[in-house]
Amino acid sequence: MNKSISASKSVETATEQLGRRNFFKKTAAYSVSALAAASVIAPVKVKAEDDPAIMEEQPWAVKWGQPVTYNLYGQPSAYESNVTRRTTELLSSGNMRASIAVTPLQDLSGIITPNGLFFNRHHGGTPDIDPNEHRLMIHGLVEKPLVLTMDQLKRYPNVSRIHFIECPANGGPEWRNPQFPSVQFAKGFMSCAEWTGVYIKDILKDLGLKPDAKWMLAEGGDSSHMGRTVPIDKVLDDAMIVWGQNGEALRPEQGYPIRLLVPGWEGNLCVKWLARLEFASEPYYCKEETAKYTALRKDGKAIQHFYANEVNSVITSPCPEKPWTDLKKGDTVEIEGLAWSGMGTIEGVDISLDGGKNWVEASLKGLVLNRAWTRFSFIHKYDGKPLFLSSRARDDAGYVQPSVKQERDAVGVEGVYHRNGWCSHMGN
Ligand SMILES: Nc1nc2c(c(=O)[nH]1)N[C@H]1C(S)=C(S)[C@@H](COP(=O)(O)O)O[C@H]1N2
Ligand SMILES: [Mo]
Repeated sequence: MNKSISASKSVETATEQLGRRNFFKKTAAYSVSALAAASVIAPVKVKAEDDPAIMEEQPWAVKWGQPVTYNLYGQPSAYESNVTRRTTELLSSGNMRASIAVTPLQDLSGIITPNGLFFNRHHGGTPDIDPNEHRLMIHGLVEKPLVLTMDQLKRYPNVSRIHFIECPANGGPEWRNPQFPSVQFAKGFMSCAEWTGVYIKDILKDLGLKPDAKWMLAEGGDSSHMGRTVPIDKVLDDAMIVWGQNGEALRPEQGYPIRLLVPGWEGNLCVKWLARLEFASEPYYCKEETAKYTALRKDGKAIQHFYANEVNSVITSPCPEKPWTDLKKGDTVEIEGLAWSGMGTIEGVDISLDGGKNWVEASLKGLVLNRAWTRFSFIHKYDGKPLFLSSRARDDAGYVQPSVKQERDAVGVEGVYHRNGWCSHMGN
């Protein structure tokens, strides 16, 4: 390691550097905890003189860095290379073209999922679509059916909205028991982004919806041609066709050049690579799909089909990927997580430290938005006892997360979809 100050450095920088060294010499055994007595930083004793990271020039500080022409489309630091989507054959029967890669919730901050980490679920692989050759056909029960190029579509005045997309199978593998020592696999079938596009109700002002139109079929232009029907009330409320994802074009995995966004409802309705919208008086009927998306109750009767993802929450710190291994009695720690509801806005989140016996109110931090992830936080002074953490969210539609036990009693354990019960990290 080259520890000398390089010749290219200005005199000022060299002087500052000396001043910094002297400061640390004077304060000798400097302790972070002493400076941050009232904060939540776990105490770390640092003797500055013995720490080369403080006292010596690092190799990156004594030579030129990369020019602006390097990496013209930016990438995360190489030191973050383990922060990726992940998948397992257990979720796909081995066919990675009809599979899912899940979001690393444990590595995210705030409520926005970076585009490269947005979960990715498809049934026929990610197509490589030339936007100049892609068309959107809108027809059926409209006065003026039409076909739009991408340029024509983007002439509609656009809106940007922050919403999560959640596969209704999120958490589904754990109906019976915990399966994954991983928050990424247990709850990462979802992500949240800022989407830009146009409300379908605004396009319909031009096209003229006929009064007997009760359903909208959306069909994808990928090899799976995935089709889903959406009730007209939801279409006219907040359904969008989007082309922007966190400030740039949709990623190919998210449906480039356009996808349907049905805020808060089952992710499968958000048809990617959107090619066709057809308005009809009857729902597009496919027996197999209807059966697939209907959960059975204990008595064997089917639960009626439902669309919205119910109020839910997950603790992301601590988590199996990032456990608190060096926690000591008296340490102050921040318990953090995400809450969301497909029916409205998160009103509050309770935390239990003892597996659901007692509850305390967490605080909501940052933006609290309709049908978006909401980050919650609870500052805890650790008392040395084992922590059995649970979170329980409630929304402004009046729903409170049930316990896993309540949910199992109502639905049984054979479900796959819409699992939103809370449990402690011990899985009960
Ligand atoms: N055309 C098309 N759209 C699709 C799918 C698909 O396979 N093809 N998968 C759906 C499913 S099941 C989900 S959960 C969401 C996932 O969106 P994402 O991959 O952007 O996370 O897309 C939906 N839209
Ligand atoms: Mo899904």
